[in-house]
Amino acid sequence: MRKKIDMDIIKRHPLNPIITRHDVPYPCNTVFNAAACKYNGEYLLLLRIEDFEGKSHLTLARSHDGLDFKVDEKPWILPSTDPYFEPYERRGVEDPRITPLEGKYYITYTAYGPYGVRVGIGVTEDFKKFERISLATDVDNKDGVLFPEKINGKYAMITRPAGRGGKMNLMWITYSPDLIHWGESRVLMFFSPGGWSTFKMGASTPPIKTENGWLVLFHGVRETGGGVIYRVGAMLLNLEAPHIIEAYTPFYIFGPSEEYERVGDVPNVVFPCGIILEENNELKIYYGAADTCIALATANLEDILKVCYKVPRTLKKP
Ligand code: BMA
Repeated sequence: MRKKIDMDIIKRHPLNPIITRHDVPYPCNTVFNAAACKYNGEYLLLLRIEDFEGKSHLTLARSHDGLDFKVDEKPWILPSTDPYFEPYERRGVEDPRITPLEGKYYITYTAYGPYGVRVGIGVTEDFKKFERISLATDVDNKDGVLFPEKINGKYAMITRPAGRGGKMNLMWITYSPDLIHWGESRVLMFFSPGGWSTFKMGASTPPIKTENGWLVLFHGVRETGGGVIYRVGAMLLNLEAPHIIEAYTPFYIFGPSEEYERVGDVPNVVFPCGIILEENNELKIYYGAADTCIALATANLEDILKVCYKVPRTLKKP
């Protein structure tokens, strides 16, 4: 049998896709790009669900084993009607990430409106009440992932500003005393030398603390004659100074190959937003496939750390 093209570090669950629109109790176009966490002994996914107008909202799904999820009857986070947030979320709330921090659960999401995209931040303590805190970025800056601890007394977040009128894609890191006012920003990663992520790039999963640094999965996009391909790499950021990349994969470690990743509303997309580290060092990675359904993959933490060091760091800041 031929060897699979994919690197074998991240393994797909054989029952993939684990959630499709047929699992949603109300009619919708697609369900994809879900945030994940454990809460009260349960696995929670916060699903991005797109309606028939092309507008997204966020709905919770619950599971006892991280595989078999029951989707809530009703949406949880809809585009805001509050006059401050409303103009910037009018076209939807997308791509959530959950970061447990100081005993609460912070949710970052893409606020999508007629003026462009911004990073929205809100908080919950019980997954019932959701309170918006801020729109943390100005325009055309999304993929916000919040660190699960303050760093040097400040909240830290990775975002992806469009750069040079949308012509340059890179990740930045930014800090805040209160999750409202952000600054001291600097470039984190410029596109990787390999070419697989030269079109777009952004943080995918909220940072996980390891002895070697903050582990962050990121997505890289290649533009081809046949459209775009969304794939995944990994990076390790210095624990005290996370703008310093200690190690990273200049190659992708996970990319679309299965039919449910290749075929859908947006073909050739794997887009993780959720990650859970289990006690046995297994990482559960929840990803949107082809902007149409949700899939699960697992990896061993040590394997991911090892692969980050496979090629010595060559990254230069622009
Ligand atoms: C990105 C985001 C993701 C989506 C991806 C592929 O820009 O909008 O939500 O999965 O494009 O369409």
